[in-house]
Amino acid sequence: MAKGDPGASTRGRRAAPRSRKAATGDPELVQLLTPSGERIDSVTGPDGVEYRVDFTDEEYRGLYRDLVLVRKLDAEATALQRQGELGLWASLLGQEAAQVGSGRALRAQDMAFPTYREHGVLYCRGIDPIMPLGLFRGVDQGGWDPNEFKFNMYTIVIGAQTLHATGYAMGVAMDGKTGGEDGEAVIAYFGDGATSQGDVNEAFVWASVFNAPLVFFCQNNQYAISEPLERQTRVPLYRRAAGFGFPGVRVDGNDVLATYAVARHALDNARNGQGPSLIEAYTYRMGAHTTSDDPTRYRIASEVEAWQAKDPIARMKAFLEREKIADSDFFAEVDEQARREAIDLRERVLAMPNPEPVTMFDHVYPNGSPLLDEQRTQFNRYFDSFEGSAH
Ligand SMILES: Cc1ncc(C[n+]2csc(CCOP(=O)(O)OP(=O)(O)O)c2C)c(N)n1
Ligand SMILES: [Mg+2]
Repeated sequence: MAKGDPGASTRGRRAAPRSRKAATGDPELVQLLTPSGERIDSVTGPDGVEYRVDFTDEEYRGLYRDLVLVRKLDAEATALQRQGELGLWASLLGQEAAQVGSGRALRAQDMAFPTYREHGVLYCRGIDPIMPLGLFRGVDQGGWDPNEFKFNMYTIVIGAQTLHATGYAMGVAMDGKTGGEDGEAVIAYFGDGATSQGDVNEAFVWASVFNAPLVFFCQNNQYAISEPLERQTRVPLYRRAAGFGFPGVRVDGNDVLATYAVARHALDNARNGQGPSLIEAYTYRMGAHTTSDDPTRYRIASEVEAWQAKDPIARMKAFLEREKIADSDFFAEVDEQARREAIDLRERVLAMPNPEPVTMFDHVYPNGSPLLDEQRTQFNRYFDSFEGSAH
């Protein structure tokens, strides 16, 4: 998407589409774009807030481009893993709208704390998409600077990053960086399974009582590896927020417009000093949990097909076509860009140098430590013992 402040622009706006209520028939779900690509002008969420977006045509096209690019790069990463070039890959397939919508809703000064699946948010933060591939290839620890890009390192320990985000957000508030339009907000990503972790519930408590400027963004993709949602909760996840004392809302996570609107509202509330909130982005993991997983062992094909009909990219394309915001030349050009970027990604992955094994000690602490120095010496001795052998 073009740089700037999407959604807040007044340039070249389209006539507002018809207003609708509860198009999904689900009063709990905020939706602004139906699966068939029909726009809903505004919708009132379960939190009583009226949500809407007001993008220019260029911005709509930009969102579509983001969705297609992140899907293509993700597919390329999956293929690279299948060909033995990555050790593992956690695909975002199906979750592109949840990630692009929330990623584009972030303002430059906002800080994000991801899990291991937020390649779409990473892309929106302006980080080279090659970065997580180095991590999953095992040649680096994730090479981006969290402070420069305002996007923390990937976190594999389920839910841990919600505590990191809470502490960071409390620090933002203590530094006096909230309370106005240019205030800072923090967003923490996690999954439906993570909501059962102690860490996440502790983060909810701390963020609430310290009024931290934090958005808890749960991508409910219906599974925690093989465990379905009904093994995590008996109530809709967003409603848990009430018990912790902050607002919660469920958004159609396959709708990039609604996700943007809901995330932007929650982030702006946080930056304005109104404390935390929980967003449950209701979506579906279309692929495997990771490339080590076989989802056919625990879910049926008809369920996947039902979600296929709610695809986030297909509905955006249908909308752009219906409203004549984009033509076939545009779609072909986006596909061509995605193809080129995927090839570039592949070539750069194959060219990644293998690090010397001993470099794994280099970035544990900024200035090293005596214990680490000892381990490095031991490791070198062990490694040298193979010299001349076939290993
Ligand atoms: C503390 C901890 N426990 C268990 C695991 C193993 N594990 C990796 S992913 C995962 C499921 C996470 O599910 P969810 O939070 O829904 O996120 P998703 O992968 O669906 O995006 C588990 C249990 C882990 N990484 N960390
Ligand atoms: Mg999940």
